[in-house]
Amino acid sequence: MIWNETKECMSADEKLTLQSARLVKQVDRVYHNVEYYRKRMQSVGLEPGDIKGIEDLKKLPYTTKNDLRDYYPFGLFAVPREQIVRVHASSGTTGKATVVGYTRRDIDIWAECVARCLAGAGVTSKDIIQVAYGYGLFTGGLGAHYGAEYMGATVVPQSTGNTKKLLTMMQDFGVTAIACTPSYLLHIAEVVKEEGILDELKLKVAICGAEPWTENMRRMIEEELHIKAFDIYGLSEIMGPGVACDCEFHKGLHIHDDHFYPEIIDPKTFEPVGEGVTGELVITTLTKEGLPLIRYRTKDLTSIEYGKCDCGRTQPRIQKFTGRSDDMLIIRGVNVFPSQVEAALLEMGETTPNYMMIVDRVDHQDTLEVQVEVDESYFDDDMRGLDNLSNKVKGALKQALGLAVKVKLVEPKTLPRYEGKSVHVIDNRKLE
Ligand code: DLL
Repeated sequence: MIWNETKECMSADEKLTLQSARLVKQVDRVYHNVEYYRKRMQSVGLEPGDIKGIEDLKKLPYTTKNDLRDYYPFGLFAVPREQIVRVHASSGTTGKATVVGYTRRDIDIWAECVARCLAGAGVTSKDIIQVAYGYGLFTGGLGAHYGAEYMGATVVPQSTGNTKKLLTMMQDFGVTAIACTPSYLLHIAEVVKEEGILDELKLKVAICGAEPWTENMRRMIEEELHIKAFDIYGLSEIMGPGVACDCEFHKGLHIHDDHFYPEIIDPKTFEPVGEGVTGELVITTLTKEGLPLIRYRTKDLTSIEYGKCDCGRTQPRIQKFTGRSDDMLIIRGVNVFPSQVEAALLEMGETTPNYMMIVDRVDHQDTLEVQVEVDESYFDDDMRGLDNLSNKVKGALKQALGLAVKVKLVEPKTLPRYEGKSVHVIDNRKLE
């Protein structure tokens, strides 16, 4: 069912019945197929029969990114590996990636959810859509790609990088829609202005996500490019892009709660909070087969509204995210944990583990500089040793983070020391 068919047809009661039936089935599936869930449920005296509907969800324990790490790579999959048709991966909190797997049906539902988002943004099968999210282990590229194909649009699988080439194709092919991160779109807007080619573009809509952005930034993009811009949310653990997206009224992102059941909890007490109160978004996948997750703590901070939207859709609306309850940074769409930097430096063993990450936004593009203290002996008259080490650190960090970073090696005791919780990040970006 694509967006418009689901929008009016399900009453609150019908939705609850559907969600409850799906939850019961899902709990049964994870109990019998995933050792981790069986043990967690048994540890609190629960059997599948105790979960009779959504009202019983709160009895179930939460799942976190650490659980995925502990069962790396495939330990939480609920089907035999042969039924997994694709894997994706995102950054874990330390060296190991968080790996996610999809059955063929998961891929179909994912494509359908993205198609709903695109339809909500006004994209139709007549559009030519350029997918400028990264393709590969990141879910953005292939997620948007399959969704756009599912709805019958013509896809240009551009991926990221080479903005001039992207703009040439946009002009030559008459591209009408683009899917990319909001900061990349702002950069594109800047190049369009420099080149004076706005009138040669047929672009009318952008579907942007993978990082936080504000209403002001959305309006700025709309004004600069003379288009409509929409927000799309998702995370690889749950599926990828397309978990939620906003509509033409921009009053929050409608979450596809027939597949993803949302809760908001206080991240300190873990107690659910009321409608409109900000807390951490927790999602239960109701239909996922490959990697079903029960009460997954996304760490994303937001609130939720249940009232019917002016657009007529009944899906609850997640408000723009106000931040995260952990220390994950999103830099040019790539998830980065300070602990990854620390782990990479320690593994190299040629620097001290004292480091500071400085994040900036230059020309709407995020930059990361990592400052690291190294032994005094590197600062002798011949600086070649320092240059060599700097290149080595750069290489190690690029490998660990999947991101090109600037490296500045500094003398011992240059970086601040903290008596309490240490600070490893200075984030100078301001969300416009
Ligand atoms: O970023 C999936 C995605 C791709 C979403 C393309 C939208 C478009 P991950 O790499 O696992 O997956 O990162 C997920 O990114 O927990 C949020 O913190 C953040 N995030 C994603 N979309 C938004 C958004 C993809 N629209 C993490 N607004 C999530 C704010 C977002 N933050």
